[in-house]
Amino acid sequence: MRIIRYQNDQAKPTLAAVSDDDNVYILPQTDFLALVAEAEEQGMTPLALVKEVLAASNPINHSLKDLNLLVPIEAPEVWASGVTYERSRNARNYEATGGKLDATTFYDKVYDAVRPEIFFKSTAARTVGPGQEVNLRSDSNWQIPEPELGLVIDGRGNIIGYTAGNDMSCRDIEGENPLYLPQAKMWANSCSIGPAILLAEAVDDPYGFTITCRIYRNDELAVEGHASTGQLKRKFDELVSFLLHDNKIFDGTVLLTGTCIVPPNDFTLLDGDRIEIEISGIGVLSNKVVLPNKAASALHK
Ligand code: DO4
Ligand code: MG
Repeated sequence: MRIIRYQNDQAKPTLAAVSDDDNVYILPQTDFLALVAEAEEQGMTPLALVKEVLAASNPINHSLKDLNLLVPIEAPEVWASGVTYERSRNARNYEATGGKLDATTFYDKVYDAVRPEIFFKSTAARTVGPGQEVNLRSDSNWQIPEPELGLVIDGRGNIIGYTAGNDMSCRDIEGENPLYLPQAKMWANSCSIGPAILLAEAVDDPYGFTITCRIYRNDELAVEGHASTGQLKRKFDELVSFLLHDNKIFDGTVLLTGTCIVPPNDFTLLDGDRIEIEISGIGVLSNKVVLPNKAASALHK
């Protein structure tokens, strides 16, 4: 069972459940956290509460693909894990050493260490949802999407849902100096999540998700990659426990779990590209790429 938000005909944000056969049912709660809180108050799971609503209502007439989807949760904070897949470790080594394929660096150390890499990625104001634009930085010439499974957690660290996320990244800025990581990762519209939250209870095996990334240029497929969360080096609970360590975490925080799909080394995103990130059972997160500050970009080259 997936939870979405969409803008109804009166432009009002509306919470809804999407059944496995893609029927859409309006939920009475204002947002995903209200649904989780109400289920807890009633001593039920969110899935049981949603099933009760579905049993007593009819699906709406619109089909899912015609809805104006919104970000499924206005996550107060988005955090991210890095170098959790071998593919990411190799890509980071490549950019940090100017292209030496067999180089070893501190990225190898973090891949093998007990403590994972966890970094602050975004706030609700910098995060976009399905169909919205993700931005390019004007001072980078090597930018890629990072398609990642996102864990939706509550303040105690319980995983309450799964979503898809894009950790937009600048390979040249991070490769120049690891201390530039926040600039390589954080700017306006550098993170997107959605299109839905898959309720955690509805997932038998979170290490069985398939992740696909497609990048379209001039409406033609330019890059495609596939991965599985089964390739993850770490466990999701392990990542969450490091995030919570001596920290204050808010209900509805999203923790991105790292990328296992990296476009070819000679690829960089361009203004007008479109990124699709598809995760099995969650859906397709589609975002157009925009370079807002074109004049500054021309100066940089
Ligand atoms: O060390 C940089 C971050 C890597 C990352 O974001 C990832 O592996 O997904
Ligand atoms: Mg990442």
